[in-house]
Amino acid sequence: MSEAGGGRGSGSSVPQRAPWSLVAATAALCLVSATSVWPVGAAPMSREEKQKLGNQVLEMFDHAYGNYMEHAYPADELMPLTCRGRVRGQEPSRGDVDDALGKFSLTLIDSLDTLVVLNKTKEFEDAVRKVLRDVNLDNDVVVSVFETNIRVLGGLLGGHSLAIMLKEKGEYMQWYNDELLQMAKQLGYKLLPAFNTTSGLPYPRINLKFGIRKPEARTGTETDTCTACAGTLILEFAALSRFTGATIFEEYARKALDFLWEKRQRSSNLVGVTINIHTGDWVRKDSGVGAGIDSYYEYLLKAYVLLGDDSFLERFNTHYDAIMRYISQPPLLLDVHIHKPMLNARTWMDALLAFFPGLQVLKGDIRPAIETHEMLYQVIKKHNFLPEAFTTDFRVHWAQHPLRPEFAESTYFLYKATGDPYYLEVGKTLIENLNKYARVPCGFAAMKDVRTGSHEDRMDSFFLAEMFKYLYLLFADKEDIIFDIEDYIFTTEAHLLPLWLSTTNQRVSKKNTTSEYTELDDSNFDWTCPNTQILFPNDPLYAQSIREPLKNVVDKSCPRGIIRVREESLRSGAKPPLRARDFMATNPDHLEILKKMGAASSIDAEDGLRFMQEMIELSSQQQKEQQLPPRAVQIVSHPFFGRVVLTAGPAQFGPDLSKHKETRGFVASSKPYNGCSELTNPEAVMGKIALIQRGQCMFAEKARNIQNAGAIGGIVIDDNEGSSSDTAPLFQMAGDGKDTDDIKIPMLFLFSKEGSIILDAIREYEEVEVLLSDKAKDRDPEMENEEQPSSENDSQSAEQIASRSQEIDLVDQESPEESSVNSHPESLSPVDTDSAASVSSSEQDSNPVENLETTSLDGECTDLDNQLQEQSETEEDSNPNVSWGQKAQPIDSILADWNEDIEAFEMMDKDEL
Ligand code: DMJ
Repeated sequence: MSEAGGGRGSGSSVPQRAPWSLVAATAALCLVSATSVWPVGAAPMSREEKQKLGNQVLEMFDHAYGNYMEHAYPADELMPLTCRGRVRGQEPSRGDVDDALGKFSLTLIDSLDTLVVLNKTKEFEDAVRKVLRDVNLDNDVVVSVFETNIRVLGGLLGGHSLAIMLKEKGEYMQWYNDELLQMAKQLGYKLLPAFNTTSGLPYPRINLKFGIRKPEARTGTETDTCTACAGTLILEFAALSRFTGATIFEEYARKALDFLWEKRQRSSNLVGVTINIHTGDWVRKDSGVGAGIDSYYEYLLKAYVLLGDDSFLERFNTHYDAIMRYISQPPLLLDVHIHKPMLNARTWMDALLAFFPGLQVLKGDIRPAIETHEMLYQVIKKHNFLPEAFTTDFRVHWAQHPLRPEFAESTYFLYKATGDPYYLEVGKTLIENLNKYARVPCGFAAMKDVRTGSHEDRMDSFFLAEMFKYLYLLFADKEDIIFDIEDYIFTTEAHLLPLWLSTTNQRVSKKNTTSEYTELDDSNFDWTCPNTQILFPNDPLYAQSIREPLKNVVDKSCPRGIIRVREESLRSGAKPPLRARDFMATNPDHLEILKKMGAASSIDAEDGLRFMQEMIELSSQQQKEQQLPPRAVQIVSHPFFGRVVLTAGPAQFGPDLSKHKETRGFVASSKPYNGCSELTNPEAVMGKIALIQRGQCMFAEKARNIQNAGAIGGIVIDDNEGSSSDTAPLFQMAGDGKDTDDIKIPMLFLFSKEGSIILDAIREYEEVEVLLSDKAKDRDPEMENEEQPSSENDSQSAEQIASRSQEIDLVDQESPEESSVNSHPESLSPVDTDSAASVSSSEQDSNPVENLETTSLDGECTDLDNQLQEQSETEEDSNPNVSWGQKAQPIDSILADWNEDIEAFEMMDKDEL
């Protein structure tokens, strides 16, 4: 502890900036004047409009942060649907995601420097006091070293950096005496035992109280870690060393980076996704710029900017050259194998790679940044958010979206680099989509499925740490921020570290390894900021001219589309290699090619390997294509008006909701509730959507019984108390093995928690109308105007119902004997929640993939274009952008509406939640 406060950068006074920091500051943002004259292209945005959007961001932050503080703090995160805190151990485990939660008020710490950026200095002061008063870092809980570093250590250091800046200014934080830095140092020491490996790569997890490998630690047996996990420490650890003078942190982080550099695949200069922390062997040899690797590259370049150490730049440039050679296929970024870098390892991309255009701005390579960003924006326009993964032909691969900030980050940096107002319009769309689709009365909820618009009870801390910073900064002018943002660098979690650290406490010995760096083309170094020559072409329409050819890249894409055909094949005029999707066992030419694969040359062997991989992928994809995507049950009647969207399992029988449009009707419980015999209350369910309990007979039998009673649809509710789509895999209801063509009504399945929300609503309002559909539709503003809530209590109860997850007593419920809990004779099959085959049924039916020509090299799709056109028209029919009655609800009215919700919510008795 003695070093704390001893270094030049420690203490409460901000050192003068070193000359280097001026260069670094420029490099860190690669700025170009955003106020240049703009002749044509996207219209400039007025100052008033920018301010309005900035204010909207502030209001949204207040909604997210206010609800966290009111309903969740001191828990790590807010659960925005049930409006309570997520406390590890008290909720069903979500696996690795929970490793970010260390019972250290994660969201508060992650939000600290956002408060200052958003000009909420008073709130920052309060928040720092709360952290110092309430946060305990000595919990017996196993956490991720990576997440704890970027979110908690980074959060404390970002908070410290801005606390000393404010103190220096003389108005706020006058009492502050490096307390956050002391906490950061305490946490730093808690993380150090993780580095006790021969390689110097850290264990992926550590127990905050007991460290590693002791029996009570319950961790330390892992052998593998991800490259980003081991390679994303240097900014926080070096800052900690330089702030405090304790060099050990920077030394450990450097050693881990040195080891990763040593282990790079020497011929491709790429790194794999996971590595054995003891042997240094690559465990997963696929390589991209997204999940598992992303911030390793980011930290090499930013370490150069922050620490001024050329070796980091040389390493970054070596990797960057490899990325651009093998992974970048503009506008795509596709994973490859480190040993066979001409081989694609996947046919899909993950959402984390959306940070890469921002990093390319920092590198000074604007063109591919513009291209990839544009492609991502088009995917977003199609699904409202960037799905966790999407295929090369831009279909949803993993449908979740946990409100990730990477795309907003890249949008901000591209705006700074180009000054093109187009990027302001992009930011505006992001804001609108967040308010329209993710905002709930108690915060912002992650999307469980971007196709259905259903929510997950989750608001990750990075949403506050990153999203609001980048969105606010996008619309802010210099005078809107109380300090000079260009004096700081953003960590991967968007925490701010001052650039003056580059000249402070430089006592760590640097490895002198310049000779080992690959000889690179000089152009790699030309691109490095600040090279205004290449970075800022004297054409204000530069960005637009790059986007133009990509205008319809997503809509016009060809299924299984843009995949590399190697340059050498093209040059030699050789036929493109046989792809698995084209293979026909009856084609003698194909059989001949197959025979040759692996025999003649390394190129043929490579083709053979790829062919095998594609065959495996294709067959698993085809299997998954038999599965149906999840569906949505949306409560549309007063006072819900479509705000509550429940994830539902589809049925393999009855009409296809995506084709036959939605079914809308009031709900009624059937008698008997299990629906296993002729209904005794046909008058009650006639013309309505019947609610039936799962169990005791086949799903198809239930469907027939309610259909015979005149129901227009059915919702089967799980009888396993407490089950929820948050914790159990969704499934589709299979038929009974017989012909089910006689079933003409749609049927959906809800787990118990989701079902109880409808049952609660019936108890409260009697008349409850729902919409059964393939994805949520916008709320109907007309309906809201017509049917005002009869009392304030109504909207209060609605929010309570939407928010709570308690068990319910069903009106008219049968005796427990009648509904045997575990008697499930129905047949089930999993719902396709995470596959490339998560296509709408119209896609499945026409199955364009198998019958069509693949992409020609110039990108023409011939007859495929027409089919895609039809497909996108079908999709538009059910696109959530198309609201009921074709009316868009103005954002102000949504905001006003939510404000009412917040007020109602605030009045609620906490105990009822
Ligand atoms: C953040 O926690 C960090 O940006 C990290 O590097 C990866 N992405 C998440 C948010 O998506």
